[in-house]
Amino acid sequence: MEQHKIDEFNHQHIKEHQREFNFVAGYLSNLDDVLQKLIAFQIAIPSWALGTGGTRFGRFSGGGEPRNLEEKIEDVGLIHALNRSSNSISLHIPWDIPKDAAATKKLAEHYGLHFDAVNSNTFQDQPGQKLSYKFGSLHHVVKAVRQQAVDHNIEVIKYGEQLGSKALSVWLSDGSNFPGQLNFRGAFQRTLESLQQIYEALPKDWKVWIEYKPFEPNFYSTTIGDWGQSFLLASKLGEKAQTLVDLGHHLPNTNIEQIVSLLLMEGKLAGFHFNDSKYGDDDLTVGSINPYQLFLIFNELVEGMDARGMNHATGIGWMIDASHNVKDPIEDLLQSVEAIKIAYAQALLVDNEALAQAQQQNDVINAQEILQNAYRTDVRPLIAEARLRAGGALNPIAVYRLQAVRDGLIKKRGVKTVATGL
Ligand code: LRH
Ligand code: MN
Repeated sequence: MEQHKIDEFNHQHIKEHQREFNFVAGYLSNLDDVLQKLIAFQIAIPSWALGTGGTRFGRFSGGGEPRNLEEKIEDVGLIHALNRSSNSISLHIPWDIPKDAAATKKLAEHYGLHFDAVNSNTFQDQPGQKLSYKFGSLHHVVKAVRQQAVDHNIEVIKYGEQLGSKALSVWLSDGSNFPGQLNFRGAFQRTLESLQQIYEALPKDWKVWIEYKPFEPNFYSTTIGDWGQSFLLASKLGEKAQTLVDLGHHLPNTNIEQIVSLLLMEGKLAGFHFNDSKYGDDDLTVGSINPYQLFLIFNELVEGMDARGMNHATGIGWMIDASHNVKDPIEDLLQSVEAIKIAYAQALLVDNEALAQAQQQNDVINAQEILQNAYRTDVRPLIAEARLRAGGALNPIAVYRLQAVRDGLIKKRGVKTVATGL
C-alpha cells in the first residue's frame, strides 16, 4: 500500500476528522498521554487468520488469500500500513515453518514488522509423524508420545529464536470425551512434567504462555481447562511461565475481567487472544458481540497495569485470535484492531481516582456513572488522530476498499486458495 494513497485519503477527509477530534479532545485533561499511549499500543496478527477459516460444515474461501508465509507477512504489512497498530505477526508451527529464517526476518522488517510469540501444535498429527496425538500430547499416558510433543515444542523455540521471537505459546487440546477415560491427577502431573522439560529449554529472556480452554475438541474434560489450572501450572513452573487468556475460552457468563485482574495482580498474565463470541469458541470479530465486556476487561487492565507501574505497550502480549467464515479476513482484522483500541481508549478515560472514592463510599450509582461515562464517550476520533500522527489512514477499511486491494490480491493469487492453517 503506497503511502501517498493513504496521505491522499487523509487529505480529503482531514476537515471532517478535525471537527470530530476537536470535539472529544476538548473534554480531555490527559489528551497527549492518551494519544501517546494509543500510538504505542500495537496488536499482533495471527498468521492463521489471514485466510478464510471455516467450520466442520464447510469453508467458503473469498479468494486472493496468502498461499505461503511470505504472502502472510505481506498481508500483515498491508494491515500495519493502514492502521499503524499491527507491527508484529504470530506464527504457528508447522503451518508457518520458515524455509530461510534470515530472509523471512528481513522481509518482515521491510514491512516494519517483528515476530510475536510462536505457537506450537500438538493438536494435529502431521504427515509422517511417528506417534499419534489422538489421546493427547503432553499428558499422554505413553512416555514416547509425551517426549515427541516436548521435542516439537523445543523445535518451535528454535524457530522462534531465529526469528527474534521472545515467547512460546502453548495450547493443548489434551483432554477426554467420556467419564472414566482419564485420570485427571495423572494427566495434570504428566502435563506438568512435560512442561518442565520445555521450560528448561527456554532461553533466559523467553516466556512460555499457557493457554486454557474449557472444551473442543474434547467434550468431557480438557487438561488445561480454565484459568485456575493454567495458573497452577505456571506457578509450579516458575517466573517465565504465565497464563494466556483467549476471550472465547470461557463458559457462558464467566466474569473474564475478574480473572484478568487477579492474573495481573499475581504477575501471571501473559497476554490475550482477542476475539468475541456468543456461545462457544466462536472466534468472531473483536467487539462484535459484547463490546462492553471488552471495555470492562481493559478497565481492569489499565487500573492493574498502573498499579504495577507497567508499560501498557510492552508488559503484556496483545494479540488477536479469530477465524473468518463470511468476512474478508483483512477487513475483519482491521475491525478487530479498531475495537481493541476503542476499548483501551475508553479505559484510559476512566477517572480512576473518582472511581476508587465511589468504591470506598459504596456509592454504587456513581461508580457505574463514572465507568459508563468513559464507555459512552465516542473515542473513535482519538484513535483516528493517533493513526494519522503515526502515518496511517484516517479510515483503514475505506482506503482498503477504495484501492480495491482484495481484487488486486485475487488477480495476483487466484480465487481458489488452499487453507494454510486452521
Ligand atoms: C485454540 C486456539 C489456540 C490456537 C488455535 C489456532 O482454540 O485458540 O490459540 O492455537 O486456536
Ligand atoms: Mn487462542
